[in-house]
Amino acid sequence: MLRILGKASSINVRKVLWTCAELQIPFEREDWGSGFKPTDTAEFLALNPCAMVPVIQDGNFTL
Ligand SMILES: N[C@@H](CCC(=O)N[C@@H](CS)C(=O)NCC(=O)O)C(=O)O
Repeated sequence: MLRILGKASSINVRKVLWTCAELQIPFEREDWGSGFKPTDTAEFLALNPCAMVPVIQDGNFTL
């Protein structure tokens, strides 16, 4: 299952959600970013050193 990290209020996260909806790709989303889980933690920075959402994970692949 595709994992999307990012708050749904983010326009950049919405682009991913919209694409998934159009292509009927199942996903699970977690609220990360300002107002939600912080992106300046070691856990998140290991996924994206830019500390920004969205991050997507598909198995071992992280973007
Ligand atoms: N060009 C970046 C833009 C990402 C971006 O600006 N994300 C914003 C939300 S729209 C962000 O992570 N802000 C910090 C935060 O919400 O904590 C991308 O590749 O997606």
